[in-house]
Amino acid sequence: MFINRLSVKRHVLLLIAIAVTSVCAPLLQAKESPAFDPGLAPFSVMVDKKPLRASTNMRTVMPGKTVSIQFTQQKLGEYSASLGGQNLKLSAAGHLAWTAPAKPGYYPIRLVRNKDKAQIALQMFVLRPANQIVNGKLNGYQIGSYPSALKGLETYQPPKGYIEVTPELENLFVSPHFKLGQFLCKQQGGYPKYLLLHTGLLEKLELLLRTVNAKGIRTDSFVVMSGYRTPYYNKAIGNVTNSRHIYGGAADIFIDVNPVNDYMDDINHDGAVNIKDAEYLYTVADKLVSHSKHPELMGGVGLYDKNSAHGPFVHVDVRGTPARWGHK
Ligand SMILES: [Ca+2]
Ligand SMILES: [Ca+2]
Repeated sequence: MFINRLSVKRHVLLLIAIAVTSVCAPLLQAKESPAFDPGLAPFSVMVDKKPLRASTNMRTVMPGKTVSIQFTQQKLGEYSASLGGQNLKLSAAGHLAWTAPAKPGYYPIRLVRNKDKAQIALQMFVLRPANQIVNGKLNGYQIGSYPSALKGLETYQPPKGYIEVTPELENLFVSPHFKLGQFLCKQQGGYPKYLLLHTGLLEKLELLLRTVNAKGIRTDSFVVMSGYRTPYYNKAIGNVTNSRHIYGGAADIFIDVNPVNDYMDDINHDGAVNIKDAEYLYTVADKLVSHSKHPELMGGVGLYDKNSAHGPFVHVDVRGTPARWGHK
């Protein structure tokens, strides 16, 4: 009798446990972050013969220059394009030649597949020409002066123009997981501010982000500790003259999700935050691109330990040739 009573009690407890679990399970699941969304382009478009790989992309153009936008594998009427809500006319072959206006700024071009409204955002910036720099300042913003091109290399040519950044544009996504403001120079100065941002750097950061998420590190972005640096600022912090940062092609990054404290996370799960966490990220970045698969994303990877000013971090850039430093 006693055993039977105990058995009934156990059954009741079990039923309560099942009921509690089934009620709470959705709540527990809701607390977990949703799966990583890589934000890949839903259809194929070329801009100046280069593919838009993501659902959100950035391109720059000098005033008055024409950009060629080509929908590939398209049937008549399958796609449409607009700028700030106004339709842009496509040719029968799905081509659009967009001539940049004289006024520098942000021009939101949207490319749409009509049947399901799938969209690609083309964040177009008309640059403010570098020839408007007076005494090292562009529209009041301190730029400094660029060194003559290293060994005459194309990737080290002084820039022809700059992206103009207003406070509203700082939060604008320029790729699926990175905002324009993340790459601004850390120097003092009011708006408008100016920066350079290499589209290849955004592609490389997105590729790195997809790769770390595939390895089980769940993060929706990197902290960009240092992105663009004006030559003025670069000189002030005593960096090398030809730093990739002054060309908008480099980012010093770390992962800061758990906890969010403006410091690298324990991404290798050894209970400490130190150089080993940056080493983990370095190793992933080191193997990220090969010349056969991503020639345009080739570049440097550097490892940095913490000091009194910052935590451990990794430098990545798209200089066009491989370079490695900091890792023993
Ligand atoms: Ca952290
Ligand atoms: Ca660690």
